[in-house]
Amino acid sequence: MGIIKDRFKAKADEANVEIKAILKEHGSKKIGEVTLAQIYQGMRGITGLVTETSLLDPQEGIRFRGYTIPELQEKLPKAEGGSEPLPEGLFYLMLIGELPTAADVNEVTDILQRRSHVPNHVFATIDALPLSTHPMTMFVVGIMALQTESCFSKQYAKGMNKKDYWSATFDDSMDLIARLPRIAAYIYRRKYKNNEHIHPDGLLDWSSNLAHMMGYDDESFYELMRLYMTIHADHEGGNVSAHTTHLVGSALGDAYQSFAAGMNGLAGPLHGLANQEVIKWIFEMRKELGSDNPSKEQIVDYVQKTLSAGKVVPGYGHAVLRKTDPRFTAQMEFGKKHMADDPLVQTVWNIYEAVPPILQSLGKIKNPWPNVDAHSGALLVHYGLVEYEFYTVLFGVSRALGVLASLCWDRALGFALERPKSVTSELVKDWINGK
Ligand code: AMX
Repeated sequence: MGIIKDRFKAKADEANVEIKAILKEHGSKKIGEVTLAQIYQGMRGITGLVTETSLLDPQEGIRFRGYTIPELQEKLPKAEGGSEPLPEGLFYLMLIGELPTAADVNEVTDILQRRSHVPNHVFATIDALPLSTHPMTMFVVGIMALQTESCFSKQYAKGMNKKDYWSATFDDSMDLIARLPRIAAYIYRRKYKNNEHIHPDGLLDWSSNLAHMMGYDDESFYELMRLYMTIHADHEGGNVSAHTTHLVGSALGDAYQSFAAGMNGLAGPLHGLANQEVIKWIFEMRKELGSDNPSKEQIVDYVQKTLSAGKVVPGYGHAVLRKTDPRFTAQMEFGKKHMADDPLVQTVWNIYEAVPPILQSLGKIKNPWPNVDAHSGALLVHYGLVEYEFYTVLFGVSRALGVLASLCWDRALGFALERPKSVTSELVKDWINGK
């Protein structure tokens, strides 16, 4: 781990010098204005955070350190015989800011293998929950049980120097990322596969080891996991899971506490839980229509019904994006390559044709196009992973790569406690009345 950690430190030292100089010379530069509507409506469009790992363009979608998803698919190292990027490479890119070589990616894989041991009390803690518990709750409880292992918390209690925060956060982040596949797979096998567990395979990469421990040993499923873990990893800093992780970390919560908080955010249906909601919604539609292959007209009627019931169409819309999410497109391409005849995948594509004009016609929805969650479940179902309540856990394992790389940067750049100002509506009325 030494080499990557040293490289990170060198990059962070450079960035610190640069940011200090920028702030000294331009610290008072105005970068925007805030309207009343924005503070009442979820702070959309207010630039208020620095996140180094990725940047979201409303038209183009996500870029990780400047690279789009198709560019990553081309440039990041692949597994032998595979054509999807290894997410270990994306993690390296987000952390170091440069494309990794194949050797760099191997080193990340090795580090994650070496640090993947999960202590028994974590499994015992998960086992204490009723089997009916939602997998995301089990996941968060498992992460919190693992917090006993935090280097940051132990060193802070001993009186750590501020200058060393980054190092303990780096170690915790690596450990946590290494251990998440085991925890996720444990939850899956406990809840859905009769509590029969599968040992990790020390020769596999991070994503295929997760697939293997869940019981999916198929080269094309491994490829799906590599793609899935890459595209869900990061979506700049303001989304609920990234922002929450950053916020909790700003109070010097360790990586376990910060990430668990972020995962509670991901578990909301307007954010990461949307991936389970999409498949649930499609399964309900199929059941109601008595058909596994609903026509476009039937889909249109079902969408209208969903909207009339005062519900959202899951998988559509976005707070920042204004075009089809390139993460949706990447999954559609995967579907065309590996399972073009699958009726569920075809239904997802028919929904893609049917939904946007309907949402657009309502006039109030800023983005009628699909997001990442509109497609992911159908690909998983194709391989037999039908237990949709588990899907957000997979999203969460991937999201660790981005938010924990960011947390390392937060501590390395010495970012401050986050504490924006809030006001009451009484004060707002006073402002309006010029008091
Ligand atoms: N179906 C129905 N109504 C929708 C809608 C959808 N898919 N998307 C937005 N709307 C509605 C909003 O609820 C809001 O209605 P209101 O004025 O009556 O409250 C109105 O359109 C305006 O919303 P917006 O400005 O376009 O979106 P937003 O920034 O407030 O919300 C999001 C964004 C994602 C929460 C919203 O589009 C939504 O609820 N989508 C469905 C859930 C979903 O797919 N979430 C996953 C997002 C990606 C992710 O984080 N994983």
